[in-house]
Amino acid sequence: MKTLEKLSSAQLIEMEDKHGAHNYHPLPVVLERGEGVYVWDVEGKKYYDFLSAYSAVNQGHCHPRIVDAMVNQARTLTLTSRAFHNNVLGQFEKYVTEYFGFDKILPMNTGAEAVETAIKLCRKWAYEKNGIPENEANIIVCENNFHGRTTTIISFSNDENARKNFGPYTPGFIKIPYNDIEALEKALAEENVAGFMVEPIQGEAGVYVPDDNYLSEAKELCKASGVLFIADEVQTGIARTGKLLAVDHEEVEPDILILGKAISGGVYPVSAVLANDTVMGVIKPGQHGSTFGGNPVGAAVAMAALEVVKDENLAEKAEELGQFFRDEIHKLVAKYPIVKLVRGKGLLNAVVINDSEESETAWNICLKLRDNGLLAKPTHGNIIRFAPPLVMTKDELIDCISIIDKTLAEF
Ligand code: IF1
Repeated sequence: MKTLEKLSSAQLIEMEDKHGAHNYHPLPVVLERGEGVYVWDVEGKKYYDFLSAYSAVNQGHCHPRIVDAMVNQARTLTLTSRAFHNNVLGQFEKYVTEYFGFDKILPMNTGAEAVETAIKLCRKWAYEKNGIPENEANIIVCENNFHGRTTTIISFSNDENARKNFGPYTPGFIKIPYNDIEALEKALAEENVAGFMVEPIQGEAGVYVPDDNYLSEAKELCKASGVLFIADEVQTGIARTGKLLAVDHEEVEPDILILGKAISGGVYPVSAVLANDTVMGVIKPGQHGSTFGGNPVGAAVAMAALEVVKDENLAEKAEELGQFFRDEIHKLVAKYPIVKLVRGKGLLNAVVINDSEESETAWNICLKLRDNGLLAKPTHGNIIRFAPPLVMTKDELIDCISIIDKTLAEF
């Protein structure tokens, strides 16, 4: 393999700028190694990772069991396509459906692909099982949603940055305010509603945790209206919020469950849609798929990643450490006027900075956090998301909180 040159951060940033599309604005830090809750930049400086690749690395960077699963499978059989069977897919499908309690799984690769799969599944079920006239299905979604970047998904986004000049847009979506049961009730009365797709906590919007019972009441309303309840747990799933799934806090069973990111521990792209036979049965051979969907390497990685979640009690850890984190950050809210509030569930938290969305303050705080050895990045404007890997120890978390404290003191 072409050996990597030993280049400086500046050289590498310049190389990306010259040769790569400018579709991101990363924090100026160039990482070259990760282990557990730590990452190192090319100059050898060590950081706590407080973003976890947007909750894909819940199990910590380069978890040995997950990497071993990948390497072993990669040396044996990487990809057969679905034109043939292989010895891993069925065992993966059995393991994951029993793990989450559904009849069937449809494996894909990225979160957006799984969301697209859920949309297609919901529509097809509505036409073939629920009497909605073909091409008339509506799916209810929430304002300020984030479900991915494909053309259909951004069609129902209200983030101008994510959708402007990518039209024409896909029809068939009804937008309602998040965390508003009356708005959902009203929308369910509209005609040809097939499903309601929702993030149990709105991540990108700024870690908005809905009122208690919002999800359970929404599920009940959908059930009463014969509408599918679709939970997008790409970011909130896999123990991140203190339960295996965020919907577990209210014991809600989605009709369609969407998983991604940490289902593979951030080692390999794996996503999936889970549903029971009454819904998944509408997909017949040749009607949906993907070259890499359910491939042996992804399947082996995902099984190891899910085992780690159970064996290392990551949901319980996220619950306990998350509560401790919010309690400690609450003290900083009282201490520093620059911080307005902290909110979240488990180890998916965010701090709202006391400045306008347009201000650079949150960004500048993240630059200082970087200098002090902790990596985080603002989401919308003045909100900083704090989401460390769930394998963090309490002592490491205490160290991170003192870095946040020290940094805020400089503002
Ligand atoms: C970016 C954050 C954004 C997601 C939910 C589906 C997907 C995501 C709830 C699509 C992806 C990622 C995408 C990444 C930044 C990150 C993110 F909220 F997690 F921070 F953008 F909102 N459903 N979220 O959060 O999954 O196709 O990316 O595998 O696009 O910048 P994907």
